[in-house]
Amino acid sequence: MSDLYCVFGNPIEHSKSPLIHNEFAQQTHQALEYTAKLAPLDGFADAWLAFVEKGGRGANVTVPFKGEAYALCDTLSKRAQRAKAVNTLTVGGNGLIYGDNTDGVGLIRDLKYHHVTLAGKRVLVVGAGGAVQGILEPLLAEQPSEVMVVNRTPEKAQQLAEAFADLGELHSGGFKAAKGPFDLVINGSSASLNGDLPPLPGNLFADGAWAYDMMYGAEETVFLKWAGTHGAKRLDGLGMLVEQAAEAFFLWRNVRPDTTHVRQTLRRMLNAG
Ligand code: SKM
Repeated sequence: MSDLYCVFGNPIEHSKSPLIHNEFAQQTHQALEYTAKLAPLDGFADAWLAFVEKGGRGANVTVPFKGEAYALCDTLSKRAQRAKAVNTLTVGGNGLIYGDNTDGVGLIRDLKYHHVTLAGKRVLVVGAGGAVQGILEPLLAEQPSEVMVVNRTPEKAQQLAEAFADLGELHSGGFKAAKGPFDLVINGSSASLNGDLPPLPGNLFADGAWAYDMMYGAEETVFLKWAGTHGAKRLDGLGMLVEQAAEAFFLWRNVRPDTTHVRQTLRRMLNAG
């Protein structure tokens, strides 16, 4: 019998995780089945327990349940503790629940895949919500010269900057406090979801700078379109999605899948609509 895995979210129909993990399984000859599960907004913990009772071995967790997933774990990785958010749950041999967060590693691996280096670079992070919480530790580990976090509510950015201040040169402020030039600007705000652009100053980008949107879609996001008009090179979050999945797959199966083919398949599917 195949081992059971799934992704929980609400909504969840859009999720590409089943496609990604089932391709990883085929490629690495692992007998597993990975599905998408819609959990009720007030019923994530029950949905997870029911899944474990049916033999579920692990799950990814997406919006809006990463905080609840964090709360139900028996043990946590260091990066999940820092992020206070869990996107990968594993049932241990002893029945204990282990929580990890693979989003930040996914981002860093995607940047490396595209030969974007961070050491000694100035990085601007836009947004201070759950998505950003998960990326700050791995980002700072790459030793950029500075990371600045800006947010509509500057106090939220400041709280984050304080929580991670021991890990590197970290500053915070409101959108207008972002003073370029930056070598990399990462959009982790949910503004793109509604087609809104965070009100950022126009002169943010250094020569040859990159703009990275943690979102992805069939069409380029408003943030990336805007970055393009300011001469930045652009990446969306599809590669990050694939890489965070590869890290979760490794945690569960102890095998590292090759991500190139699934990246290409997903991009083709997105472009085809
Ligand atoms: O962190 C990931 C999660 O593991 C899976 C996912 C999805 O299926 O759309 C998105 C991200 O939140």
